[in-house]
Amino acid sequence: MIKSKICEILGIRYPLLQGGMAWVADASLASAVSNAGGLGLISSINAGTEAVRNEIRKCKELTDKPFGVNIMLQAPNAAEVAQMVTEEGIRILTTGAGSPAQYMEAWKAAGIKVIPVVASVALALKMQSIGATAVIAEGAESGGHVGELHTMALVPQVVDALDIPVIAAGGIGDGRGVAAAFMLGADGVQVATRFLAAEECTVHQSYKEKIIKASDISTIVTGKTLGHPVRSLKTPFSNTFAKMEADPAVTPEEILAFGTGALRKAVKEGDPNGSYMAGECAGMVKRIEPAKDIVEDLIGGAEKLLASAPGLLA
Ligand code: TUI
Repeated sequence: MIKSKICEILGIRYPLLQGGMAWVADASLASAVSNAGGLGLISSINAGTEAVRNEIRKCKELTDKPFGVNIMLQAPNAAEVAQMVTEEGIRILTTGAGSPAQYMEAWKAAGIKVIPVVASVALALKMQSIGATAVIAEGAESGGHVGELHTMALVPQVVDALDIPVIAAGGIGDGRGVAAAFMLGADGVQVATRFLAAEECTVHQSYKEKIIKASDISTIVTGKTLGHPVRSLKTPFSNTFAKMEADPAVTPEEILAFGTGALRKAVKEGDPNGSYMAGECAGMVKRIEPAKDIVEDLIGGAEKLLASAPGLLA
């Protein structure tokens, strides 16, 4: 069985974290992943801080296993959520889209294990120096907000620079990706896109259908000109967004206004004009299935591959 330091540190069976997908990662998905032996995460980007508090309370009812909260640091309510999670007794946090430095002291004092998402060695080193428990090195194959480097090059460089455990993310959609992450030196993996097709994932049915229909070339990164690159499925929305970015007559304010609320519209309403954030491995997602089956396929697939690896040696 695959075991690593991260299992002991977080009190989980498998070294597998579920990505804290904005608007998506709620108590239903997080508890299903935690019950299956991974670490479920609840997103702080939802219908406000009190809604997130409710999801945390629901999740406590649905699982007795560890789960965490993801704090998107650029969210307008980030400071509020940062405080609320201490009130709710959350033990594990992941953070994204920035540096959580300003909150670390309070979180550490509350005994919270903090696992920031990093997209570079420099930020990874800074996170280690301010007391992160581990980092998630997230390559640009990921869905949503992305950095510059990709998983294959990012993970080993972060592993070499740090003494704390590194969790690999970005482009991991089946057991092959999980096994590869361990070969890159990671202590665990974070998977998100595959869980969009979990039965317990509450996204609109048409979001799930779009993920299942996706091919290898179905995603696009937009938002670079705004300093906030985002990977999502190619849709009329993302095509228009890309065209607006390429048109010098369109202002950044107009583009931002066009994008506002687009993720919520996709997740909650299945609106064809919404933003369907997804990673490059959307093309590998073939069916809707229980989160438990996804976890077992990811971990079981990796175990088989790792057990047969000596056969590669002459
Ligand atoms: O945060 C994510 N992925 C996300 S957040 C999100 S919410 C959203 N909603 C509407 C429009 C756009 C986004 C969707 N997906 N992943 C974690 C992540 N963090 N990826 C990359 C980074 C990152 C990048 C640069 C972290 C830190 C960083 O450093 C900047 C700094 O401040 O030093």
